[in-house]
Amino acid sequence: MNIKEALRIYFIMGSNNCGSHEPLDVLQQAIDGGITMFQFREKGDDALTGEAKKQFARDCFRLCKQANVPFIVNDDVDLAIEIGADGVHVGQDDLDAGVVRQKLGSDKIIGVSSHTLQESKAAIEAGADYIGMGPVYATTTKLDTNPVAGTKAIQETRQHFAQFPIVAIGGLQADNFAPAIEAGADGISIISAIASAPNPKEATEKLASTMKEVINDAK
Ligand code: TZP
Ligand code: IFP
Ligand code: MG
Repeated sequence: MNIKEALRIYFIMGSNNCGSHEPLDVLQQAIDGGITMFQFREKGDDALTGEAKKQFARDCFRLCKQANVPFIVNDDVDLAIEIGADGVHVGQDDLDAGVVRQKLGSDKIIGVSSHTLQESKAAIEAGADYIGMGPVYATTTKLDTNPVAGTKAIQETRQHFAQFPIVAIGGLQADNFAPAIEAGADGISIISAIASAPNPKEATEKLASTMKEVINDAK
């Protein structure tokens, strides 16, 4: 798998991001609309725990596998190992990427959240396969985010690491993500613009078609 291509339209979801929609239906629609990677992020208010979380993770993984969409677990390394997920995403306050690498082995994907060039350097040295940078814009989906960062840290990281896989996150929508790609991100990571959309499949198709245009323009 090519990680930079997998980062193009990287959908993140938990059951509490889906409003009145059935979460597995939202995920299937996102897959049908063209997502290129998925992160299982079951946390926050009303999140599932224990066996219910595990079963929901397995159900999401099954839909992803059927469509060859890489399946990444947020934070929960033990769950990722137990179900055989393709990788894990960790934040700055979670397990260190080096520790995650020891637990997962060399053939799994490890993503790390970064907000600055310095955090990017540390994550890359610790063995991350990609970094998630943001929040580019304000978001209400995650309440404890770092301050809005715009695209400057993405640009700085890209200047130092010409080829390293970077995905932008935070408040991204079809009509505002172009600056993040122009700054050097390989793709966009999205929660609400898909999970809260009236029609998640159409929303994903719009993101994917806009991405093709933006990438062509950036060349
Ligand atoms: N980390 C930084 S911003 C964010 C996370 C998990 C939330 C992104 O959600 P949305 O709805 O795409 O702004
Ligand atoms: N970035 C990413 C990703 N995922 C997260 N959960 C996060 C920041 C807080 F897009 F995957 F890189
Ligand atoms: Mg985390």
